Amino acid sequence: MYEVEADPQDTDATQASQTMKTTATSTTTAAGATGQQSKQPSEYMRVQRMFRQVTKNERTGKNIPKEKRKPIDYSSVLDYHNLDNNTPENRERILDFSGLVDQSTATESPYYAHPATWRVYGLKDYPGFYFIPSPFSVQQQKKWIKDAIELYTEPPNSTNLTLFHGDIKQLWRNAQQEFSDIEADSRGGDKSSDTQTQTRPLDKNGQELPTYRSLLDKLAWSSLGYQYQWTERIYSEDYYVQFPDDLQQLVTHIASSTRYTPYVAEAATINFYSEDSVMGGHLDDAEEEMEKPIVSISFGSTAVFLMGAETKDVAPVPIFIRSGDIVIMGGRSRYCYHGVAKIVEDSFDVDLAANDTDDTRWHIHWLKEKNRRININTRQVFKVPKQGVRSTIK
Ligand SMILES: O=C(O)CCC(=O)C(=O)O
Repeated sequence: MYEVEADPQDTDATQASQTMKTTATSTTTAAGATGQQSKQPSEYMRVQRMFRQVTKNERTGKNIPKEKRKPIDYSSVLDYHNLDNNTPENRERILDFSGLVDQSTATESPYYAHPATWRVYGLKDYPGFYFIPSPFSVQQQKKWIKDAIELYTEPPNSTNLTLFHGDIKQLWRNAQQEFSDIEADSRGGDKSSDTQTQTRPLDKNGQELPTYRSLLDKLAWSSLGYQYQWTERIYSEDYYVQFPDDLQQLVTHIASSTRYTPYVAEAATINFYSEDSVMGGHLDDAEEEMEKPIVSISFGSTAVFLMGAETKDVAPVPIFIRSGDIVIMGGRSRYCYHGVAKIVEDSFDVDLAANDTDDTRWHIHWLKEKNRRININTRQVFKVPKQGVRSTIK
């Protein structure tokens, strides 16, 4: 998983997700690393670059203000939400499989809208790939957002921060306390603790931990179930953390709606994107079971997802993924390159942002301030699911 082609043109240091993905399996183009003759970019990279926005002045290195950046042309992006608003080429690609949704097991659920309301689309030339426009109410989206930020980042689940600092308990709760302290401070009110002057807890290296909110800013991924070992590129049976029951129920239902039954989610990666993140084109091939799909659910800002082919010599199809949308990558697509070329500017979901007065107020605030996006993608790892038979933890 996560073999990415580094883009020599990408000099921005802000490509957090891509940097994160390359640390484990560093693959660089000749020009990128050594300054040798630049080679032709792949077709995949050519399309990825169409969504690259120059955010820094190349001469001065200074940030270009948002309103002065060259706008990106999104007209080639396939949009399952506005079927009539697609190029003729993309309109041809969109297949309607809504009749596929299994109504026999359809029941009310607190986790998603009634399946009678679901639409299921396919993509021409990609049998086994499905797209379900958000089947969640705003409240249901907020439930998954809260779980992703609060629960799925909690040890013993590992995150990219664990690699540097060791386990960080209650990352979200502590960061939220810092946010509200700062708010109270700016109003001249009382706060429960002084986050700036308080002695910092120590990390696994005996170093003081940075503030929780700055740690949160660096959060790029977390793992559920079998914890993926990024360096060895394997799922180790020795590192299993109980998979959340409600997420299991959700993805099992999604899988059965697209005729992938049985499906047992044994591992998940949660990706945290911010406005400048890019995820390079990669294959997910570390799972023993490749006949079961990756179920990928996203919340927050809109992404341009690239659905590529078995090689990077073929141009990928760019697709909008909005808050609540689900992508089921099975069949051919399970063996194809894919990634996220762009988080669309100022695209944070307006319904999520409205009335943020409940207990997810800070979660939404944190997501919206940097046009963030959360992606939860689940996998069945083993052909005969083990589901953590040895459910011991680090
Ligand atoms: O964020 C997404 O939509 C794609 C995530 C992905 O490709 C991955 O984690 O392998």
